[in-house]
Amino acid sequence: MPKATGVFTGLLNDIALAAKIISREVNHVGLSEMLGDTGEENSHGERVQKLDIFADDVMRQILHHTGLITCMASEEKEFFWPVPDSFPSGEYVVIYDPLDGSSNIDVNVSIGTIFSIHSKISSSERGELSDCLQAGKHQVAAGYVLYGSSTMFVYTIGRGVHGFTLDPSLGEFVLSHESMCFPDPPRHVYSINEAHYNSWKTGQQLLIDHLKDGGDFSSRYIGSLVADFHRTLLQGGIFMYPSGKGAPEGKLRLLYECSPIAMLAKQAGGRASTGARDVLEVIPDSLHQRVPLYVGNSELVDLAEEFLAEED
Ligand code: P6P
Repeated sequence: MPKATGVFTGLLNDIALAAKIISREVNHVGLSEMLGDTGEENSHGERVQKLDIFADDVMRQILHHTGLITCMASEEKEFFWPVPDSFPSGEYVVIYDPLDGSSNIDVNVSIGTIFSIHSKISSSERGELSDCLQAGKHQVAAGYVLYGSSTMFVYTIGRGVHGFTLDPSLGEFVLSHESMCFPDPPRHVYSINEAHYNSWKTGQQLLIDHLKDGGDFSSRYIGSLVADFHRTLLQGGIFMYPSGKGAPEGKLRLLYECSPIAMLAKQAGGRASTGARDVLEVIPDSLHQRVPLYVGNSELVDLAEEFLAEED
């Protein structure tokens, strides 16, 4: 049975503990005070859900005193933060989206936590912004937690992708999906929000027209990145969040959405592109930088790049 070896064991176990705590809250949100939003907006102008704050607090509080972390960054916080002086500083950087897709909470649609782990590269004791702004190819680990019909923990440390399912009767994640790979040949499924069709570049429109003309594609779109990616990983296909008018770099954030998803995709035998280049090669210039995302079976990501290149 594959398991995190050596240094990552403690860190991944801590993230798994945070996932269990968040899962418990997600699974009875309708019966608690956690439903709805806080009435505030985050730095991206998005309404903050109560559960966003809870999940963000849990991730920080579980991790920052472990002595494994030098600094952290979150979708919910405008700036990165070094581990407090009261705690020992460690060798790893954890960047995360505590609850991606949180607008789906109130309608009981699957949501997720996404995390990216880098090694510290700066010389300062408690981490610097440069420790966060590393290309995805330098990640040492990446993964997500899917709060769906069951809670799953899916991660890679560069030795394949492995999925664990939470057994509530044990309170433990149990290996259920060993060595996850995109099926080949893939199911012909494309996943995109077609409401934005008129805002896309011509090449993107022609790509979707082509997939429809083929007559053998289905369209599936949940509107929650972790759920849409998880389905794509298990069944095959391609997930796309392209750029468009009003969103020149797309909507999804590089550091805590696209880069970890891209590492998982590569480890599962597929790939992730911005439409022009491999996501893992993009060198971030800011914490909340956005990039377009095309991820799934390599042949379908290649096809997307061909259509987008024709236009250029
Ligand atoms: P749209 C959720 O808000 C999210 O960040 C991702 O989880 C999801 O893939 C995307 O936005 C959905 O965006 O524009 O289709 O609602």
